[in-house]
Amino acid sequence: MRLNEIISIAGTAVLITACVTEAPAPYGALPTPAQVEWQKMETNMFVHFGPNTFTSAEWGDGTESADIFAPSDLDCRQWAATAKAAGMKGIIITAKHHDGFCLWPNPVSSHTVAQSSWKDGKGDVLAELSVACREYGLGFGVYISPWDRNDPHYGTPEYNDVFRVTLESALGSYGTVFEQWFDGACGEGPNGKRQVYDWQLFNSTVYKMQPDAIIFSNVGPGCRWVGNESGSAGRTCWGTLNVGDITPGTHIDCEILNTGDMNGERWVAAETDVSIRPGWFWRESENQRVKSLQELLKIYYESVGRNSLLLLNVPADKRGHMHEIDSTRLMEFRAAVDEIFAEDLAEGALAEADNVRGNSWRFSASNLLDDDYDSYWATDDDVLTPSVTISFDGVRRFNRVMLQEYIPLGQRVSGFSIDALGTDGTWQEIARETTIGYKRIVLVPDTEATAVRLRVTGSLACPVLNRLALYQDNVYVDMETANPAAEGDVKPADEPLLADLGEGREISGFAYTPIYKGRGGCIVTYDLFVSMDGERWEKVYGEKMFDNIVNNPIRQEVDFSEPVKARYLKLVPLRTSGDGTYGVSAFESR
Ligand code: FUL
Repeated sequence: MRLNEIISIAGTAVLITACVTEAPAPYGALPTPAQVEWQKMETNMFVHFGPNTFTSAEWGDGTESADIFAPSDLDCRQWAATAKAAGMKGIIITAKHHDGFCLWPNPVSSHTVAQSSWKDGKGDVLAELSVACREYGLGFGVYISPWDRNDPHYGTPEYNDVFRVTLESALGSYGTVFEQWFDGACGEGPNGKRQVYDWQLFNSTVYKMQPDAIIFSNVGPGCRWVGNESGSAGRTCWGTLNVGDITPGTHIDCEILNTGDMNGERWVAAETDVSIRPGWFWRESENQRVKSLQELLKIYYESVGRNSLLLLNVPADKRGHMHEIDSTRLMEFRAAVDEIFAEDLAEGALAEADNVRGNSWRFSASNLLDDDYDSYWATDDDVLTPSVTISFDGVRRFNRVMLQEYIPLGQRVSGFSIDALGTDGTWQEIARETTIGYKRIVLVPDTEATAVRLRVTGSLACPVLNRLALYQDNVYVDMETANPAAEGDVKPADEPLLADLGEGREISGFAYTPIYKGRGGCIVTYDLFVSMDGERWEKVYGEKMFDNIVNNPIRQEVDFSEPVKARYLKLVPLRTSGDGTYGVSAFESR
């Protein structure tokens, strides 16, 4: 006997209808269960730590002595305690940055903690951190840069195998690794050659060692780069992307990474990596430049609130601690987020939709108001633009609307509006947006309403939404001014930048702040000259690079190895980013 026959004997017609309504079929590219769990982590901590922590470089060149790595009091439990208290769900450590130095004793490298005098060569940061993460219930993840400026094999076919063993060693010795972070940078190695990476080998090695790991690269396969290092996912942000045969590290339009592709062929949700400081590594000179609470909240809204995971970098300092300025700011951030999202103001409302799938209670609008992740409101297959209204008993005041799609069935909604029913009895549109995805937090004006209506204005298949919540944020105030633009004068073209100090002075270095417009306008490489009379010039640097400036266009400070006496400085741009439309910005001497 079939199920509906049994029911028709035992029950009413209403029951029969309820039991035979099928859940919506999945639509388009889907996340794996591991990708869904990853996205539910929402905020994770990145920790940049290594030789650069001790040299103040952003990109070490691989010639640093292993002894430079000498944390005076490494305390990974302090990192984990800080991350946990900040509400983070996992920590990703730079196990090997571009300088090639390994924070664990990698058997195929001679540039690791084992070669340093730190802890007599017996130290192992990955061991300490993985244990601390387990103790605090946090996921443990690793950043391992394929670009290696130290390994002598780099730039030869043998390097791919060296890197395979590197992966096996880092991923096979420290328990579960939730995320493998592949940096796309591919520069020259010690022999001046670039490497042709064997991504097929690298990815299969990761999966062999850690079958559920999420592999990050600019194009996945687990999750994708969001296209900038400033902490902002697209206002339209699809979890799907058309990757085609693009391999990690190959250039792909940052705008597309930022927004994803509607109907993209693969599920590769965006991860927003951004540093709490201007640079990725700790340096004393940036202690006073830790991002403000307002900046962190803006980042939160533009990452977690836009269908992306936030990977917030908090670099460890020379002691091997999270610095107190950073951890204090993190606690302020968490307290603010907790306060904003403490009370769902939609609670207790009455939810009514103009269409409910099969009229079944299983898919009713009230599912939007509970916090059971797996219960959702869905419509009939042919209803793509439904609306749902939640009514209050009285007036509610709010300025944030949180929505979630049930992504195990795919991302569907491509347009929606939110209306509020004011105390004067009229409906007013308060937001008009595009995508929702795993989570969308819409910043709406301070609103007083007796009812709120969500109108889906476009959907690729019947909408499947599992949450609608309202919040009042009294902390985050100034959206537009939270991230002040970089200072600096703008020059119209890539002409030399000239500074006249008025008299001969002892100069120990200079700072350069780029102007940044769509990855254009940054000086990437330069020559630097000094002069006493403006006629005879002495070259201080030739073909020097501002490291990572295109991805992270912040003020860069360059310290001379020894002070020079000069009245004039001349910075000659050799290579600039973009198409030259924006020129370059001025620099300061120190
Ligand atoms: C970039 C690197 O080049 C930076 O140094 C940093 O590690 C950032 C997270 O990724 O591609």
